[in-house]
Amino acid sequence: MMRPMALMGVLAIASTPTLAQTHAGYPIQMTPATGGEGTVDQADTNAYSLPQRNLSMTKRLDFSVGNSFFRNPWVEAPASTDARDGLGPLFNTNSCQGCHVKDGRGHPPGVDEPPVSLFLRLAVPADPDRDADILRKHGFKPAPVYGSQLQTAALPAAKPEADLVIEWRPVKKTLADGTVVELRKPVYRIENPNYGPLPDNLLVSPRVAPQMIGMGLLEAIPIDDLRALHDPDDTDNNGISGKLNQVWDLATEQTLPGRFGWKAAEPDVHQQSMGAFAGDMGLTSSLKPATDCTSEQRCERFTHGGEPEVSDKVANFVTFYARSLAVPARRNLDSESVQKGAKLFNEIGCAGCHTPRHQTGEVADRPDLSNQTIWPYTDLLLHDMGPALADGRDEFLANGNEWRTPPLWGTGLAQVVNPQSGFLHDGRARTLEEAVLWHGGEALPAVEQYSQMPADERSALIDFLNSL
Ligand code: HEC
Ligand code: HEC
Ligand SMILES: [Ca+2]
Ligand SMILES: [Ca+2]
Ligand SMILES: [Ca+2]
Repeated sequence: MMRPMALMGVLAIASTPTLAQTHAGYPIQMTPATGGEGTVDQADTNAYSLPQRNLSMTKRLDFSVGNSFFRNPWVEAPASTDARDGLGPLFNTNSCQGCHVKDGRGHPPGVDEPPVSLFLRLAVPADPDRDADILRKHGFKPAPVYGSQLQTAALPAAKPEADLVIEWRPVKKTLADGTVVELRKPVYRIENPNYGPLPDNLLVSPRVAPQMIGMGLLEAIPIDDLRALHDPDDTDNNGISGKLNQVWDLATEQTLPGRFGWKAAEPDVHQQSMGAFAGDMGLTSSLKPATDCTSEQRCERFTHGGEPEVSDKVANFVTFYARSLAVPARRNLDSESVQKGAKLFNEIGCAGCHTPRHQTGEVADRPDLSNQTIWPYTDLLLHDMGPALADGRDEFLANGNEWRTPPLWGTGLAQVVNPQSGFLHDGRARTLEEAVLWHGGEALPAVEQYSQMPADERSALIDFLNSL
């Protein structure tokens, strides 16, 4: 296979042991190979869409089959293309790619646009005793009639659940040197509910589609390494109390650690992907034989036979694809400002949650994912992020203030891949600086230090984030 010279450079650096360097107790990344040997060297609009560079030739075929089911729209059943039918009747959009734009993030809708890549998860308050079984298996109590998620689209013969309207309120932040940054906070309104009134005690949690890169590598971080970071009572006294979520695993019917989603409510990429087929697209699979359509919404008339709408074969191709998207290489490692920003990131405590480095374990049949040194900048743990980001809706062990630390690798390319990309769980942050300034709760000391920094140090930190 032809390989541009620059890729060879990444390979050479990845396989040469680099001198370990730390600063303020956390490692400093000296190699551009953020995703280990699978790292790719493309930094354009396709930067998130490439297979792991070290993926074998035969597996690249599986990747492209998975890609076609991820990218192409699913349609109403029965259809001549019966490999991709069964959409709906309730859904948010008709393809994975419709939300994970170019395998990247989604964004909140623009003015007068319907929301596509942002949706609301729903719940009502639960009683820990009476609802114990529901809580164990769902992590929350779904809303009556409307279920676990608000589907804002439907097949022509059905009705969407409702319209979602977002209003933006300006919020001003003044930094120590007098610089004023204007943030925006979303307010959600659900209008025109089509299946009866919404419950008064409805809890909503907005979620925007995250980037898809490096999922297989994150899945390959040994759970004991995450357990070692888990510190819910902050016994090491660094002000940070990461918590590992514990969630329901459908395949083995037991409670396991959670890693994926904004509240780490899914144990692995496969269950997350089958959850997306069911909740976001109205497609059943053998792991998720029911969609979010409740009995009151009467969706039986849209089912054609008892077979899963997504066959096991297609399900496995899509999961393979979702696990195999490569992480792009670091850029501008030689820049003085980037190097300064990397040190500041460690000094002011960003690295306390955004854990720079991990080592993957052994993954059966996936040498490309095994035993890699990776730089994802996440601990995959839950943290209290304060009231401004809170959704007030629990999900398994995650309470209404808590979110999982998102990986920061590749984040500097988010708006190259999709210029409309937003940051944070609801896409409210239009820039990386806005994302930083929204941090509260356990991250407050870090943000306060950011706000005190002179302009050149602030831009060094942002240059560092942009180099990821
Ligand atoms: C309607 C929009 C939408 C569609 C369609 C969609 N996703 Fe997602 N995806 C999301 C959102 C939102 C999240 C975060 C979910 C959460 O926090 O619970 C997510 C999360 C994920 C994650 C975990 C990412 C992480 O960082 O933890 C994976 C993997 C994923 N989706 C795969 C898929 C696949 C595969 C499909 C198609 C079968 C798909 N998604 C379709 C919106 C979407
Ligand atoms: C206490 C843990 C913690 C600390 C400390 C922390 N973060 Fe975060 N960070 C998070 C969590 C959790 C989120 C997701 C919050 C949300 O989506 O509402 C996040 C989100 C982000 C995002 C947006 C990522 C995305 O995918 O949208 C950026 C950028 C970021 N952090 C950078 C920083 C920087 C820079 C610092 C230091 C000033 C920092 N963080 C300190 C936990 C932390
Ligand atoms: Ca269906
Ligand atoms: Ca619903
Ligand atoms: Ca701690």
